[in-house]
Amino acid sequence: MGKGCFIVIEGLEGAGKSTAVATVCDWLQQHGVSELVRVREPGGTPLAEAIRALFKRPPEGERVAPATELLLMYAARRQLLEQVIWPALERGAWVVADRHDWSTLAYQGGGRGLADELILPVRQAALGEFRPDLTLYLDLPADLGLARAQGRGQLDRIEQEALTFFERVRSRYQQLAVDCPQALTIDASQPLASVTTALQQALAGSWPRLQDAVA
Ligand code: Z5A
Repeated sequence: MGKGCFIVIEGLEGAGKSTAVATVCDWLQQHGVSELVRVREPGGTPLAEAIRALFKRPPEGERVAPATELLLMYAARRQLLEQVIWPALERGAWVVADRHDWSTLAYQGGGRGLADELILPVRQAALGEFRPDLTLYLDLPADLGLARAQGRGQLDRIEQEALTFFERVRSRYQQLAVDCPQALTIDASQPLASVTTALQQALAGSWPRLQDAVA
């Protein structure tokens, strides 16, 4: 897709994804990337942000079915791809995303327990063969991520799930990272300064391959 490069940050809540997006963007700018687009999922267009709001705060008293979560996430993702990500890549911009496809595989697949037989056709319809050029997976124990998220105040609908839910999410993430040659795992339980250094090293190591991808 296009001439730009697509980098995704993935991980549990509290892994430090927002901080990592800033670190990655700073590094890319210092290495001559002139147009950077930051996105977050779900969200990033008015429609996708409306889906995000519904997903996080559904109408009072209505339980969101796991399959509905799946469909909402891929609807928001497709809209973001069509409106923002694909046009940006087409004009040669680099796109850095806070969450993408693995979040659905990990949360709705691993966490909610939806079967691949349900997920993969929806994924195929929404994404086709489109995949990130680089995924940086921030790995940390679920209880540490939750403790960090709790430190920020009120928990959202997903953050109120049991610890075992997040352990299943982490386990699926770890498997995805092992299976994907375009992914690197960063130990996000380290102090912030060490995570930042690890991210910069990961980018430096991937830089020749990413430049080949856009050449
Ligand atoms: N979701 C889904 O189920 N399926 C999908 O397909 C998609 C999403 C795309 C999005 O919520 C929710 O949607 C999410 C998954 C679900 N649900 N949950 N839970 P969000 O975007 O609002 O939340 P988030 O993605 O989980 O972001 P977050 O909680 O803000 O996590 P973060 O960005 O990784 O963390 P942070 O804000 O950078 O850091 C959190 C705190 O930890 C903050 O105070 C930091 O200063 C601190 N921190 C970060 N790193 C460190 C280190 N290394 N040491 C110490 N303290 C640290």
